[in-house]
Formats: sequence, structure tokens, C-alpha cells
Amino acid sequence: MKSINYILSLSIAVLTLFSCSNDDKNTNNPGTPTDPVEDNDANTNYAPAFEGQTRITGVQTNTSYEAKVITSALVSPWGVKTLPDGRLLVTEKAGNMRIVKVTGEVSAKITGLPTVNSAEQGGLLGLCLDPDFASNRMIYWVFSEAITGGNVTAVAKGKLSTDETKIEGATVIYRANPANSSAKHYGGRILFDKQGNLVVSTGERSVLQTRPLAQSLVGSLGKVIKINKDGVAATGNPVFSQANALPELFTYGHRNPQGLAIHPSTGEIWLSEHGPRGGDEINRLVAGKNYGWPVITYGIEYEGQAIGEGIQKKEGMEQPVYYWDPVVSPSGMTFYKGNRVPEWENNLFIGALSGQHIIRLAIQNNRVIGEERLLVSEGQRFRDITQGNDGALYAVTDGGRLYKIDKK
Ligand SMILES: [Ca+2]
Repeated sequence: MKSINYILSLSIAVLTLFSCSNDDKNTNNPGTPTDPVEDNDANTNYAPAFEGQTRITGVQTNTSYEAKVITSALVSPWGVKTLPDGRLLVTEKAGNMRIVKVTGEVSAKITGLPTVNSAEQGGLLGLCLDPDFASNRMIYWVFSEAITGGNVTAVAKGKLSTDETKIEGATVIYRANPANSSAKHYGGRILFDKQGNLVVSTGERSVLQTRPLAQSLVGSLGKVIKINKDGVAATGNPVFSQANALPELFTYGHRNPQGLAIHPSTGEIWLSEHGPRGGDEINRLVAGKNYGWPVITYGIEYEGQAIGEGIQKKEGMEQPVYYWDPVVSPSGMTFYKGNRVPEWENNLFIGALSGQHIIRLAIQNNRVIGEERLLVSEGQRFRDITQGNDGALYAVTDGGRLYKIDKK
């Protein structure tokens, strides 16, 4: 009897151990609870759709970490990704790509890229490496391109030459139509999903004429599109009931989405988008879904009036996982993998432009359970953030800095 009890309790102990290690994937203690990080008044009295959709409990990282400026010699960097050897590939808004060593050395401009229209919010935008980059050296990037009829968000690909001085065979593989003379709201992030397709975020181009096109299934403004490496609609994309819907559409109803990241354990794509005055959002993307802009929003026009009918919820339209009012202008983002800083495992890190900090969101079961503002004292507009091969976070700012953020 005694031995049976022993075996039973041992089994329970082993089971408990296993279930703990599974749960820990998403339930690391996110840190010490604090007041919500936002203490300014909201622009509206709009009510969230669920508890914790905005102004969640603050959390403070307990593990000591440090942020170092690796270089401040970049000029309006927009995207940063890690190369297989740990160096960083960076885009600059004016149209340049450069390689930065973690020691801070910045390469000369990499030549061979198509001309960008860097007016206003345009330029050379997000980038990603081919999953087989180590063998094929292919790079994909988003840029704003002036074509007949106006500007478009365009996607291009090319091969980084062996000597790293140029992009060879640069080819535009996709253009988000229609073109418009506006030079704002290009969206502009790009990544590979687990199936090897390119996922690209496009903006609705800001002006009142194009804004409603975020709801149109026959135009690619205000969308997330999924294409293959040749720019053709990905197989497995959602099928819409509207017969002439574009086959490359993955989700729609977005305003100006400047952030995309894949959740490390679920594999789902998450997106950040700039709202109007109030109403910046984080969304978890589900194929074929409508994310609401400009029909539903937690923001108002810059001049203060309601947008459309002034509604925040509607049947058939998705709610954001989280929103900010006032805005922080969320841009590039990444999920933190590993546990060099244990509180950060599977957290979402987002560069904030007007907010001038790095947002950390602790997430559990697809809901935000805590928010922290990092590097507030730096006073920088954080444009993009990625995780290096060494496990550290690397972030670029509009002021030209590249930061390394890691356990102390
Ligand atoms: Ca929305």
C-alpha cells in the first residue's frame, strides 16, 4: 500500500511538473504590478468592449536589464532585422540599406535598390530576410514608389551580393493599388509566415478619398496581404463571398499598420496600427476578418469630430486585442523569445513614436495582462525593434540611434 501511494504521488508530481512547464510558456510572472502606465485623459468617453482592452494594470520588470546605444550614426532608420551572423540589416527612410555590426560599425550604403519616394511618411520601409537567406541571400522590402497616378506601397526583392555592397536583380513583385497623390499611411511591414509566404501591411493612404477603400475587397489599401516570393496571391488565402475580391487579401479594415510579428507559440500574426486621435490598436489577425476601419474606431478626427457614425463595435467586425487613447503611435514590433529576462518571455515589444518609449505588453490567452513603458528617459521615437541571435532586443529610432537592450 505504501509503495502504491508513493508511486501515485510520484506520478502526480511528474504530471504537475509537466503541466507547469507547459503553462509557463505564457504565465511567467510579468513583474511587479503598478498603476496603469497612462495617466492622461482619454479623448473620448467611449467604453472598451471588454475589461483590460485599454489601460491595463502596469507591470515593472524586476530582472535588471540595460540599454546601450550601439550607434547614433543612422539617418531615420525604419526597419531592422538580424543577419545569420548576428549583424543587423537596417533600412533608412531616404532609400538606403546598411549593415551594422553589434560593435557599432556602420557600412556604406548598399546600392542597387529601386528609387523610393521619401516625401512625408514615405521611403524605404520594412524588410525581411528569406528563410533560406544563408544559402540564397534574398532580401524582401517595402517602399513607397511614385508611379503614374500617384504613390503606392510597393514590395521588392533582391539578392545581397557576396561582397555586401549591392542588391542584385532588384525586382518589384507587388504594388498596392490604387495609387494616390497622398504621401502618408503606407503601412510598410513585411515578414514570412510559417508556410513561407510573405505577409505585408498596407495603409489606407490617409486622405478622405481613399480611407473607405480599407473596407473594399477590390483594392489593396488598408489591408494585410499574403503573397508568395513572386508576388502572386498565396495559396490558402481566405475566400470571400464577393466574387471579384482580390486573392492576395488576408485581412482588411486597417488604417496605417506599421507593425507585424508572429506569436512564438501560437504562430498567429499580430499587427499594430496607428489610429486617428485616440484608437491606436493591437490586433490578432484571423484570415478573412474585417478589423473595422473606418467604420468602427476608438479614436476621433484630429479636429475632434466623430469618425463616421462614431461607433466602436459592430457585428462582423473584429475588436482590437488592445487600444490606446491618447495615442502612442505604435510602429515595428516583435515577440520576445527565450527567457534571458524571464518576465519578458512571449511578451510583445513595440516601438512607440509619439509615445517615445518601448511598449512591453504581457499577454496571456490572447489578452493583454500588463503594460510597461521602457526607455522613457531616452526621449526617442522608436520605429522598429527585433530580437538578435544573441537574445538581446535591438531597436532603431527616428533620431538615428540603434539600441541594444538585454539582461544586465
Ligand atoms: Ca480596428
